[in-house]
Amino acid sequence: MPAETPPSPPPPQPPKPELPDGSGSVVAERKAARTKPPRMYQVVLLNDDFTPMEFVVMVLQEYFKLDLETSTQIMLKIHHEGRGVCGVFTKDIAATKVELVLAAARRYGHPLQCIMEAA
Ligand code: TYC
Repeated sequence: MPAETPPSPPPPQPPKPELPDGSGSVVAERKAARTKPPRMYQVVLLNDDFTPMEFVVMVLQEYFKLDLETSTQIMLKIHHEGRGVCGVFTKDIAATKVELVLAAARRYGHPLQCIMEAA
């Protein structure tokens, strides 16, 4: 039985082309980001004299996923200063939150106002 021949070594490669700096190395340059980050919008609740504080706290918990303490602080800030930021979102999400909050307020017969503005 003939002895097995060992696999032949790979053929020699041609030398790598020299770079202008003579190093023979390759530098990967980071490409500039092609897309800009989206514009952000803050959703703002406005104070009024009639919407119950508890309803505003519920809105902040339910639609902005804030905890009870944060919701209460923001509600009191609105009550004392006239307005308060509930969160900052992309345009579509901010618009949806405004619609949901206004629909809930109407459903319960409260005059609560909610707006969005460029952050
Ligand atoms: N000012 C309201 C009251 O005294 C409470 C309130 C807080 C209403 C925040 C709206 O966005 C608001 N019942």
